[in-house]
Amino acid sequence: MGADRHLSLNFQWIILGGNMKEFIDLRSDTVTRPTPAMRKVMAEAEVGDDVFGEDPTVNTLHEKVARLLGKEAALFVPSGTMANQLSIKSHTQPGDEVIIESSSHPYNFEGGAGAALSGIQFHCLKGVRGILDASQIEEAIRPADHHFPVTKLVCLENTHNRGGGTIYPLEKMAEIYRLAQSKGLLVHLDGARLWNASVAARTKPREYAQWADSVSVCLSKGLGAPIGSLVAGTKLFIECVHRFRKMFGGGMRQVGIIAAAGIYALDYHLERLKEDHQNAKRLAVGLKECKGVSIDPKHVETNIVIFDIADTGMTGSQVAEAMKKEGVLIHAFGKTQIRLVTHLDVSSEDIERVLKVFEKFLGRK
Ligand code: TLP
Repeated sequence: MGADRHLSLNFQWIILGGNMKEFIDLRSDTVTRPTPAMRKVMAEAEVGDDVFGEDPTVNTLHEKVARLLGKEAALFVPSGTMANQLSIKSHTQPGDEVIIESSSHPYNFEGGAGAALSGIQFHCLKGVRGILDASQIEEAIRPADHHFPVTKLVCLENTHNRGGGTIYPLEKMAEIYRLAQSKGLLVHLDGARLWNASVAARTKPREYAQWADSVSVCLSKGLGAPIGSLVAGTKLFIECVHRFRKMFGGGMRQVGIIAAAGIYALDYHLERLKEDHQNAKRLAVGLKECKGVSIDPKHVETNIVIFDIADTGMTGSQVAEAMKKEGVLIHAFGKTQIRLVTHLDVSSEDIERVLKVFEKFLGRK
């Protein structure tokens, strides 16, 4: 694994001003490249036509992920967005209302798909770093009156991306699920980074998944596979998702080539997520010492670091531009917020280098 990592392209070469420059890319954990060992299993994967259900590697991945999540069945889909949207489509009817946290991924970053593809409306609730309370949800459920939309589904996100990689506490998920069941609602979990939550909280993925009717998980984020997500749930639900996957154009053919990367990632890249979490924590602790940075390292629970730089007098994009000149890619959002995401292709030495660049640019407190 160590040697394998050394061989991998753990930095990006990007042409900048005519020069090849080595970048440390902290914009997202989606930027990882498949390692040589992963490419080898991809090249050697047994394949078949998955639209006929005949790709043995995809079928193995389905079984593996269903087992990990403690669900009856799972289905491979191209992206986390499609996994979430197929779940929403399968659980709802047009006009239904879906309760969701206001900074969640399905509501903000999926191109308005909930409205466009399922005809639902979102009912947004503000969480604490993305985490909702059962009591907030209870209040938001519409009364049974023909004036109101029908509340059908609750969507949760674990870890919560815009919340700063926050882990949904298991008891909170349990409480929300019990409430949903008592009110006849369904629960979908956007678990794009459920693996991170699981490793950081030493809680099995299925322990989280038991508190949701459907779960989407991604292989292409922290786990380092190039493509792919899965939806898991009951057999009946997955049959419905399968039909809509065809309708949405997500049926793929000899896709075992990609599924093999996912199987490899689950076998070899899961436990190492704790290195990403340590790196994120180190970043937060170092950044706290930089002038104008507002961050509480104890809020950094997994691989996402979000901080505010309003007191530097600069905007996030100005800081991002300056960091890029020093070979560090970061993601600015809002006017004064910055997100850094640690991953497989960023080492602890890279993190020290990034901190030096921030210190040089912003100065120490
Ligand atoms: N998130 C991406 C961007 O879209 C913002 C990122 O860089 O973090 N759920 C969650 C919680 C996500 O963070 C993402 C991707 C998705 C779903 C969508 O996954 P993809 O990109 O595979 O459609």
